[in-house]
Amino acid sequence: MRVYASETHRAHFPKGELSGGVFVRPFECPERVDIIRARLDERGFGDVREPEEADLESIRSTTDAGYLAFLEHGHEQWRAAGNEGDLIATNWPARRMQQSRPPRDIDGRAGYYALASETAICEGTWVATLASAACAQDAAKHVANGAGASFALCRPPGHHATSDMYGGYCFLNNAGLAAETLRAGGASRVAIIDVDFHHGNGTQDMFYSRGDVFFASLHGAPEDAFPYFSGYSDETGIGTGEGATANYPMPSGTTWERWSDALDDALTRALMTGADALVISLGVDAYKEDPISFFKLESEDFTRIGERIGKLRKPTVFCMEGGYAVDAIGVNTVNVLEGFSAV
Ligand code: Q9C
Ligand code: ZN
Repeated sequence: MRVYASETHRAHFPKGELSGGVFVRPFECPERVDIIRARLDERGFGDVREPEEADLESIRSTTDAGYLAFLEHGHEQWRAAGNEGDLIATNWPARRMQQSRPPRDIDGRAGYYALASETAICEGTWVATLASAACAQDAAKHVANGAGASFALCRPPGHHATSDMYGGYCFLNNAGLAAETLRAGGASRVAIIDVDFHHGNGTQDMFYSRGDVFFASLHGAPEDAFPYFSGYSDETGIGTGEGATANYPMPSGTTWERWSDALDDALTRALMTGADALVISLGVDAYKEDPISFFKLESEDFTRIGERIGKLRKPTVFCMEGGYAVDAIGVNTVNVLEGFSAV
């Protein structure tokens, strides 16, 4: 299976993440990619490529222009305004305030486009974000051109990003871009299955009113888990997208038995929608040792995830999302790919 990975991810590494009332070293750190790459190497995934330049036209067609300008220039404006550290949002358009007028001042603008404050923007965030998107786009092109599967080792991740919001460590929605690339490459229907521990709110939002892209997410219940304000089971899509979104919120302590029932249901529904191709939002933070999540999957369960996806026999693009138990992230991620390939 071909892998797309970019060295440019290293440019994105803010100094801190606001967590528990203090700044900690970000959970979403560059070593995540190093450890996955080392494991890929160890297990014989030798076809690793640097992506071409991102397809900006495709990005522009699914992303708000003001938001893109903010991603590209926000950090320099923040510095020009006299700030020394990374760009961090601290103000929001809360209930009953104006939701549709991005302020001019960068401090206000950041809050307008942020969905959470844990995610800081540093000087290299934009180039790394583009390179991450390029991995997803090239992996999807490879599959559209006839490959059975491809793995986009995206960093930063993407599934929390909407067309006009960043947060949860995400800036552009890589899986959504992959789905769009597959559609443009001839797939009439695509199914996105999000196995990351967190709800894929950004991906859901992108396709909520569309019937051509089915979206299913397995995640920690919103009452108890980030992103808190989406991912309930009654979120099923709207208009022509009604029924093309499926959410599987699950409680703390969830193990393979319950989790795999949800996966089977999601995969069955993906097949029923007539998907020609799959995109897997591959987070491995459902792992029992993950420091910020509360499911209890074992490393062997990740092999089983890959096997069950492989049984669908569909062209498949894997896009890396979360996973913060850094010691195990390589084994768990590659287990999915190996399970998939073994079917
Ligand atoms: N105290 C992804 O897995 N909340 N994003 C962190 C730490 C944000 C996760 C709380 C979690 C975002 C792609
Ligand atoms: Zn996650």
